[in-house]
Amino acid sequence: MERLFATEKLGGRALYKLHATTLFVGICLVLCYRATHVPAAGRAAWLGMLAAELWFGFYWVITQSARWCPSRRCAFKDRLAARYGERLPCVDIFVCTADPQSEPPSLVMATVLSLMAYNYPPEKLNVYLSDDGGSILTFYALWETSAFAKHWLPFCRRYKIEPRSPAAYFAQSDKPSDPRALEEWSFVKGLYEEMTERIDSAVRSGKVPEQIRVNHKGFSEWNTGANSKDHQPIVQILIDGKDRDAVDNEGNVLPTLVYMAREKRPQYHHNFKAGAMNALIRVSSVISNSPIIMNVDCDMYSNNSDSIREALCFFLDEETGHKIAFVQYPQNYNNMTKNNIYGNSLNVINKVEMGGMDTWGGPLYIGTGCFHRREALCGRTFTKDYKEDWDRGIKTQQGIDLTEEKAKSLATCTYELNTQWGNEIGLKYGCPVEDVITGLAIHCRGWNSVYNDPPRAAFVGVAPTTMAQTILQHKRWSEGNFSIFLSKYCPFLFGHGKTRLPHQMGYSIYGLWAPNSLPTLYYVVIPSLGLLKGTPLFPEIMSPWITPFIYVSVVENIYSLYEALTSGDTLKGWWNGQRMWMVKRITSYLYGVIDNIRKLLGLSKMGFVVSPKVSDEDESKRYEQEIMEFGTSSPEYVIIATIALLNLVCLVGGLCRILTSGQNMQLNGFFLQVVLCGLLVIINIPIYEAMFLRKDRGRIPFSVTLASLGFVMLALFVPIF
Ligand SMILES: *[C@@H]1O[C@H](CO)[C@@H](O)[C@H](O)[C@H]1NC(C)=O
Ligand SMILES: CC(=O)N[C@H]1CO[C@H](CO)[C@@H](O)[C@@H]1O
Repeated sequence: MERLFATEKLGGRALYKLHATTLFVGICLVLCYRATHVPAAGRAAWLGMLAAELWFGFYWVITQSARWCPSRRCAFKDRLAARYGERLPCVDIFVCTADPQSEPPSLVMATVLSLMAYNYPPEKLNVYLSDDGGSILTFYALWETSAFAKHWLPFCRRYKIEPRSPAAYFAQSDKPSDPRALEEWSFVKGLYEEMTERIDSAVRSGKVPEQIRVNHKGFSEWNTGANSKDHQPIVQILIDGKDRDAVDNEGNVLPTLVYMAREKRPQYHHNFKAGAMNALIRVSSVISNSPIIMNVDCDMYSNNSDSIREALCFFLDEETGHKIAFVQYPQNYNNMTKNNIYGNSLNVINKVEMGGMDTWGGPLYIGTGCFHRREALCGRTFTKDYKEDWDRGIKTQQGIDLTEEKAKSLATCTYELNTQWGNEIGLKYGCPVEDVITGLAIHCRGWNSVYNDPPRAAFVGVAPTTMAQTILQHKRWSEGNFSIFLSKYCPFLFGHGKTRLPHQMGYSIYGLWAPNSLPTLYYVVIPSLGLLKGTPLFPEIMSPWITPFIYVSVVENIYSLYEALTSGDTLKGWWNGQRMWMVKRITSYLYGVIDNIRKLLGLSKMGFVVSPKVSDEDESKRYEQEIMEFGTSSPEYVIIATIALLNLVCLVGGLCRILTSGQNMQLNGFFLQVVLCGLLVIINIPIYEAMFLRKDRGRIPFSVTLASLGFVMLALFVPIF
């Protein structure tokens, strides 16, 4: 029988392996030199270099797992259509939102509409919105959406429009030329804009129009003064797809649409997004109970209405479909600037590393753009004889009120007490990257996952657009992944015997992001100080030992440039990425390490910060012009500014010392340190500009510059060597 999907191994592997082998030899030679040439003077600094290089070498080996033999998948929708027609399984779609201020409801609703408008039998589609803010504003927005959907869905179907998020569609599309089509286009656009305006003005005033409040039963849930931290469970089925009267304006069935705000009480821990997902799994089990669960972030709209069918090609494949627990799509962004100023494109992760992990058992679950097999998500262990019942799902309902009451009882604070929820069942609790640890557990129960990265992005979201947001996001990721590595879920221990070694290494690429901070910090400080103070830390220019140092750094950087260019970055984007690579390591990842140590010592508890998805006009303008945004004084910026200044001072001071000493010997001994320090100065040019030249509000505040000057002085006068 013809397969529903194909797996293709990437070419050029022999060349890659040759390249990697020579690099490995180079790294060994570097380490060998370090270990055998320890000088009498500056011994400690030298051993520190050895330690840093040992770490970099080790981490490089870890990253090879994702590059050794990557594969790519390709789904055949037409074969699926030929074999199954419309006899397809039911699908539940989960969207989580947390706060109407940082995640504007009108943005969330565009996402919800894009999901409701999937090219999929509507009676088999169920969309759930979890609102952890428990906000009447979000409920109101969803209520408006349920009405607008009656116009939007038939419009999408008739004109086969893409993408099906109205916000994205109307922003991108040109007016149709046909007058009849234009009339309808303008009508729907008008409806959409009016609705958005009503939602936005409700959010601005914080109030829902009284008229609507009194006329519709759902709003009465907020009559008791519910607030975001203290309220009863709320489940409202806004559109009941099994109800014959729930039709769009052409008489077609609509997908089911459900609003859920699980119960919140101050005395119960709510476990952040993982808690919301688990409540959704239970609530959906009494409303639709579909075998497939799709999960997407509230700011990621569907950019391809055929994605569900594509994902099903993997699950329904006769040969290997039964082994697949989830199908992960990459995280793509639509508001990237050309040169990727904050290094947020994730291109290399999306195009290289995830495909690399797919060979060994599957990509990580990254919390958005993912299709799950419900049974696997709910804790089932893979067995060969397990047969999925694709026809499962709730066909008839016992009345909407009864169903809502039953669903509410599953979304209470106490429901999970003394159960396996958050442990063996559903998403795991207690980790800031609940998605990754849950995916790991699924892999360890014997399942595979699949990475599908079609040429046209299936989901498109919003990337961080300021330095602060970027640092925060990476802090959460690095801290969370490192905490998994330090816990009993460490991929090497937990995965031992259950997944393959390269797969464990693949997980560790992210697990070990955070500890990269310390050797990086060492490498951007100590050789520069050594240059200033006259302590050589690399082989002389005439020594044969300099060859491996140059070979490793040049080849590794050329390769990373090649990877970036072939993944869709520009040359300047790569360069910006290198800067952000350093910045993230000395701030986000450092914080990730510190917070994990504090947690191990019992000094702090886990927190979860929702990254804001809005920024003011001034900031947006600078973002579009690719000017780095600082603005506030924060300790992270002091670190960044200190490192930049320190290297400038060391380069100038070091060069002066060498030139005035009049000995050729001097330059010979410090060649690599001059190069390293010089590169650090060049890459930090935008930081100097932000400190000394820029006048806009996004510059580095004077207080930060002053503090970093203080730290540089301190570093210069501490006798390190
Ligand atoms: C989204 O889909 C459109 C086609 O509708 C495509 O042109 C565009 O490139 C996609 N967006 C991304 C980010 O890939
Ligand atoms: C939230 C945000 O900043 N969105 C922006 C993403 O980028 C596009 C295009 O540059 C802007 O139009 C959005 O406002």
